[in-house]
Amino acid sequence: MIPELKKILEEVALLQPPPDLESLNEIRLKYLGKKGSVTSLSRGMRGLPPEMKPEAGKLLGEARQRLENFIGASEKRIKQETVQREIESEFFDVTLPATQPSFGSRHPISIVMDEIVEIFISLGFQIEEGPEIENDHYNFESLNFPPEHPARDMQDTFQISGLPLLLRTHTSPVQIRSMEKYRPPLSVIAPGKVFRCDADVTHSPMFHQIEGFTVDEKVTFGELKGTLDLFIHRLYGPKTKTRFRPSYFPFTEPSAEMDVSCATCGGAGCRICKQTGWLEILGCGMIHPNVLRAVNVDPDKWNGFAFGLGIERIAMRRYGIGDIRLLFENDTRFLRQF
Ligand code: FA5
Repeated sequence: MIPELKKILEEVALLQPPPDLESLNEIRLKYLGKKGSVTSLSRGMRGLPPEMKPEAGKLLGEARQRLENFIGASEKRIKQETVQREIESEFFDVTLPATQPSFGSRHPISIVMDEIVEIFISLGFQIEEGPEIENDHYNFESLNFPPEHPARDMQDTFQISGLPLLLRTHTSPVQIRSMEKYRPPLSVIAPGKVFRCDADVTHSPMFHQIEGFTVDEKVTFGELKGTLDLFIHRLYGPKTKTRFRPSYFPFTEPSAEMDVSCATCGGAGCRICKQTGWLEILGCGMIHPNVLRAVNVDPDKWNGFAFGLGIERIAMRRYGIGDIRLLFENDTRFLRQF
């Protein structure tokens, strides 16, 4: 054992500095690992005759000490060399332009929605909100849609399976909810999301409406037209043309739809206005007496007008957007333009 230890000491004295941590680890394992030569020899100490133990112990201690010194010094040197190499290889060009942080922008629907709300607030309307999940009573029945009436098919409804609930198809239920809360005279606008089973270039399954209504004594259809014309001229400028077409809604009588001249083609006809030169943006009318009765408001004393605007259509006309789906794809290249 003593000659073996002496041989190890000679080997250690001749060890070459290892180039990296991997080679250093190989040296560590060769001598000090579980199966390393120094480790095996120290296990063999127990079987040595007592007179040999002092010398063998001294040699063993020396071998271990030298190896630990060699390993410690090599490790320090290799780490320093690695850092030095990294410093020399990394190059920072301080003259390069910095990368621009990208900022988000407001969504065109939010921009238009806020603008419209502001116009109606300046006309004395108060804001109300209603739930997006409704029941048949608020979405249809109290708005004078009798059960099984074909008018229910006008708005293809998303029913919630297994529950007597639905996703509201319009913001008109907020008329009922507001009149249950406040007594007339009352002027309300109610912005929010609505849902219909409907999809093409001008129809989306989720879209935004703003409901507006006034209930007072002796309200006229002329006031409804005047309010909406004033609103459109503030929104699109005084030269914008509007037209009212007779229509049908169960909750208004008489009813109308209002179109505005198409801004994309200037009225000549294009894909957005389906070649008509006009874009339908809202439905409106005088509140049906049955709707007032449903909330215990006396229709012989009170009457009113109501309207429901489609926000996407208004934004499409404002920004010349040809396909409603662009508004919901969240492509930042598109959204950054607003
Ligand atoms: C209604 O929803 C009525 N509640 C409006 C109303 C309120 C009438 C008060 C009378 C009194 P209509 O289904 O026509 O009406 O929808 C109103 C507007 O929403 C339309 O003029 C259109 O601009 C928009 N709209 C309708 N369906 C969609 C859709 N799928 N995607 C985007 N916009 C739509």
